[in-house]
Amino acid sequence: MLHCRKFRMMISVMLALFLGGFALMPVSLESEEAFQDIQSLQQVRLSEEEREMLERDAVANEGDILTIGLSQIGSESDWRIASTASVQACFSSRNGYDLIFDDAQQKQENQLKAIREFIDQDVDYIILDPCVETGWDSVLKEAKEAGIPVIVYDRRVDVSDEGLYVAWVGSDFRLEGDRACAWLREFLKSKNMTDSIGIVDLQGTLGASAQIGRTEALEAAVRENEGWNLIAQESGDFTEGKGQEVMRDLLNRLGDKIDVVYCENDNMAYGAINALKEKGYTVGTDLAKGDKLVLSFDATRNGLKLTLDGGIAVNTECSPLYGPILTDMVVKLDQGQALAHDTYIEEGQFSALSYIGSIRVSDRSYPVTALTEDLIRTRTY
Ligand code: GYE
Repeated sequence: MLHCRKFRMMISVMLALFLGGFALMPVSLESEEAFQDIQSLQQVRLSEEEREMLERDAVANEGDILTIGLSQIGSESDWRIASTASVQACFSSRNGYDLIFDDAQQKQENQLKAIREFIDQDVDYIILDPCVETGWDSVLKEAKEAGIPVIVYDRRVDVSDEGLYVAWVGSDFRLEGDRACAWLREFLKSKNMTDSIGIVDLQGTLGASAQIGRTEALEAAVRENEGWNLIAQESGDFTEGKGQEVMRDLLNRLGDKIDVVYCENDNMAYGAINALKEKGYTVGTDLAKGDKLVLSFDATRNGLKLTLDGGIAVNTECSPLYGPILTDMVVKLDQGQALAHDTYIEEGQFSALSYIGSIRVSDRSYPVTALTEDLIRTRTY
């Protein structure tokens, strides 16, 4: 029986790899499920390294079916949709998982309810992307008392005892913000721009790690750079619609005082750019001519297209492809291996302006990749 399952997995991994690199998950040719798999394969492609990891895990995870309760924040952005596609495809039944997926519609109370249901259902592992940092102590204690390991990913939890979850993996959001601000400093220096600039901050969901880190970085840069004025900060909740609404309001109130729009994700950048165009402003890097300069985070395919077109001056990457990473963690835990408690993923930064090839943050140099069409074609989300 085990051999049979292992054989099926290997065949399906080979099939997935055969599908022109659109490999998220093993595919069996039988059914509706296979069709859905192919659809997800087309949404998210894996890197060579991720494919190897999946192939390894498919073979390693040959025991019983593992039940995973996964609490997702919502579907507020392209980043989040790609992240959901990645985890759903990797925790598939053909790979040995019974995934109970819950979409919390961006409400912490829904996440708390989902986790309590996972505990009642006695799942093997709970995986949580927490919408905000605080308020998790009690529910994580309940999971611990029930003996269910919790993996936290992407955003973080701020709890009294870090032993309440087995591991966290995600981005260094403060570093992302520092890199965006370091790029802006380099850009202004390269243009010999010493005039004061007015900056507005379109923040993500307040209290979310991605918002906290990116906002803190901007606030620190404003303190450190003479002439940088933070003239408004408002949350667009990481959505395009709210981003557009907030930007409209800021333009009505502050219009010509705004030089730089710091958008804490791509979807809010799309909304902000729409609002700027509606009001007749130009978007670009010629500040002397009145352009508004837009900075963004995520570097999704659409975000990168806008960056290549000059709508976004620099796009700092944040990867949503957690499926392969999380399955690898579950397999390791299930084999009794220890996991690092905190793991940061490596990320890049992209701009159409090729003359800033790198920036420095805390004495370390980080590359800024000059965008090309070819590079965007390799983007899977
Ligand atoms: O930047 C944004 C999403 O938590 C890193 O959430 C994630 C952020 C991402 O909605 O687009």
